[in-house]
Amino acid sequence: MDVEQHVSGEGAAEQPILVTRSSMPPLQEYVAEIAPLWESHWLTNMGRKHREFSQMLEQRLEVENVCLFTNGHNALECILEALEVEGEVITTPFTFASTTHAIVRKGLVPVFADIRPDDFTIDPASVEALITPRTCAILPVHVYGGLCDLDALDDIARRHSLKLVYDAAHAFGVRRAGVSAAAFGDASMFSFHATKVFNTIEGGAVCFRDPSLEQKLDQWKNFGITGAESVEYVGGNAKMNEFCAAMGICNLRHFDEEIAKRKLVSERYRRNLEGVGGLRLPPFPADVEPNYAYMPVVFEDAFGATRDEVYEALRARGVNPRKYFYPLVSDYACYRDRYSSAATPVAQWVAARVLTLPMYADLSLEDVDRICAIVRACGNADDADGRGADRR
Ligand code: T4K
Repeated sequence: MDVEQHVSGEGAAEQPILVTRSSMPPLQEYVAEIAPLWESHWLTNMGRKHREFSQMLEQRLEVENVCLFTNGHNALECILEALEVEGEVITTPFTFASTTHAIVRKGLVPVFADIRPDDFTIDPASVEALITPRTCAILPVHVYGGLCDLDALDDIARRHSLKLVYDAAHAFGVRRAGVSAAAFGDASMFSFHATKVFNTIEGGAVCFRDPSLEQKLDQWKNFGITGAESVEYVGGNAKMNEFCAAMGICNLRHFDEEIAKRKLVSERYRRNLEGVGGLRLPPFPADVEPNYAYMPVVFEDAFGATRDEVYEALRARGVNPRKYFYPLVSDYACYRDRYSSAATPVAQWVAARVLTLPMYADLSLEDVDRICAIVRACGNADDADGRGADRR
């Protein structure tokens, strides 16, 4: 049985609370959006919804070049191919499988840099130490929507003439000092998967700086077809269909509301958990507009219970957090023969201690309080700030 459908244990909720829940537009709004497809019978291959959504995204993300894809992973593979890089790509092991798999599937060699302990993003000093004549690119991840050290990475990439491609799967809508996360580096990949802060059911996009990449990206996602009787390139098939584009159009209309609701959930978590001894929450830098994509918590030894003990306690009460990102990618069966997670000790430390708590727009504040009460009850240092249970 799927563990997420099975709820048991004392205090279990009627319905399990999962790590996230897809936001959906009102049904009638989506139906109205897709109704014209019954007239046109044009369902995919860069139709009207695809064009409309692409333009909306350019405005929303404040960039000039956006290319839509079936999903974020295909988008990442495609931009790596379009940039025509060869050799080693410095990246992070603290991420979802997709980041590393995209590098390997494009015939490139991942080299794992360590991460920073506070915000879990790649450590620029570790990146710089790993650069060799074989290095062709840096592929950092804006983990949980928290932005990397953009200036340091940009500086390293320029000084060493390396391509800089961000995995911005988690960072839709994030801005720094008023500038969209999509505007940094040579390119950024966004995921619009159902579990993301903004979704098109499945989907993704690449935002890129060099306009000459547009043609290559468009061709790659459509078999390399360049005309009715010409195929010039060994491309794949990664075109976003009209139903997904329509979902994106609808969800984009509600995106500000989505962020406002998530902000309330995030604030409630922070009120409940900030100051609890041995428990660490990532920072929100003053110049960053966050998107509240995930709710990561790190359990240090001083907390008095391990991450896994907290995980089990929550699950016993019908709450299903996730251990994003444990294990480290370098510990996956398909990579561990070639890599050692001991080479990235901070990432190893964080992966063993981090838990992502449920986070979605419609999560009730009462449920947040209940989740936090379970978490706090696991530890032995709940009253480090003297506020105890009086945190509402
Ligand atoms: N780079 C990074 C850093 C990423 O995190 C990802 C994807 C990518 C690249 C690749 O982007 P995409 O190619 O996916 O566009 C999920 C997602 O499938 C994946 O997109 C995401 N990262 C990853 C972090 O999480 P799972 O295997 O944990 O998903 P799953 O099916 O267990 O779902 C998690 C929870 O979401 C469920 O408990 C309930 C909720 N859910 C799930 C689905 C499928 C919904 O509410 N609705 C749904 O339709 O990977």
